[in-house]
Amino acid sequence: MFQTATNYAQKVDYVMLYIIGISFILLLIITISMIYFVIKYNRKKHPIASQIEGNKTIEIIWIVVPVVLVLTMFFYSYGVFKEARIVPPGALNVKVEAKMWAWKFYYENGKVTDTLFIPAGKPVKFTIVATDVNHSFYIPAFRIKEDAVPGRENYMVVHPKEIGSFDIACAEYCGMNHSIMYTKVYVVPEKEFSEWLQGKVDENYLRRYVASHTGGYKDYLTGSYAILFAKGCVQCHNIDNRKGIGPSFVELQRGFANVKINGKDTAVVIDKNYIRESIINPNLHIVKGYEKISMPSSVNILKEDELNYIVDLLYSNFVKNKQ
Ligand code: HEC
Ligand SMILES: [Cu+2]
Repeated sequence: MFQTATNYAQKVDYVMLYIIGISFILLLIITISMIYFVIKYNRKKHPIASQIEGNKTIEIIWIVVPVVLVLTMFFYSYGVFKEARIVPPGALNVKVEAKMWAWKFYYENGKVTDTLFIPAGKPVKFTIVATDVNHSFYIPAFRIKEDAVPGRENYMVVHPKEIGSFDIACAEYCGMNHSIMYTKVYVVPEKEFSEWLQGKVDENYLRRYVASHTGGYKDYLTGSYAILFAKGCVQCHNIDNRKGIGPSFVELQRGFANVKINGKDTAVVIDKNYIRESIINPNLHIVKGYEKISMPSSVNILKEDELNYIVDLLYSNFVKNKQ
């Protein structure tokens, strides 16, 4: 129902459910007995009130029962809260800086970004600071919210488990543009994350990775598009309909390709053969509007059966899906 992108998000929801559940039952009991007493001890039926001196049993019950209930709420939620507070060894450190009206993220190796990138399956410790006024670092899908206060360092630990992009909001009114103080967190596999951290791929690669990949980490390794990731095709071709260095694979559904062959504009039918030629002999026909950057590595990196698989994959998933 709600996105739960950390390993304790679900537990936080259960705590909420527990507390709301108990509150709701108490609300029912109290409301029903109130109505019952209003009717039963109506002034018309009992014109003269009788005095009650007290009742030890009832007093003990209404002290002990709420105390026990509140204590179960406390210990139940404390058990979950601890997970966001105990920093496991080997956690990745990211400094979160809030200021009017933007976020900045500082990584251990000195990288700085406006959008947050973190690896899935690894604990991350956010050190949260503010440079001007009070803000609050809020990621609903992670179920974390922690104030960013000038002159003070707060922290929060998350264990992201799901590949995806999620909203980051400021949850503390901080002036004029508080309402647009949004950014995103991209959770990517550890491999992609460290490649990015080392400068081998750029932010857009991670964004594309997440955009074209919705099924979670497992799908990345086993899903049908995995090979396009493994062979690096997605560095230039998106699986959704955004343009990259090359045309998005979705564009294959146009059926015909306007290409230049030997410098002459020609329209050719997009069939398996066209796809195969585009991959193994990219300079044969250049798609109009794109550079003649060939895909130099394709021939070397694809074995014959991989090539066949990719041709079938692109043909059946994209070309036939004519809208
Ligand atoms: C370095 C960037 C780059 C990489 C990596 C790359 N391509 Fe391309 N690709 C392009 C460009 C640019 C074009 C368009 C120009 C052309 O036709 O040569 C293109 C064209 C294509 C086309 C024709 C698209 C159309 O809409 O007509 C196909 C199919 C294709 N590539 C498949 C692949 C596959 C499969 C891989 C991975 C094995 C791959 N590409 C890797 C840059 C790349
Ligand atoms: Cu703010």
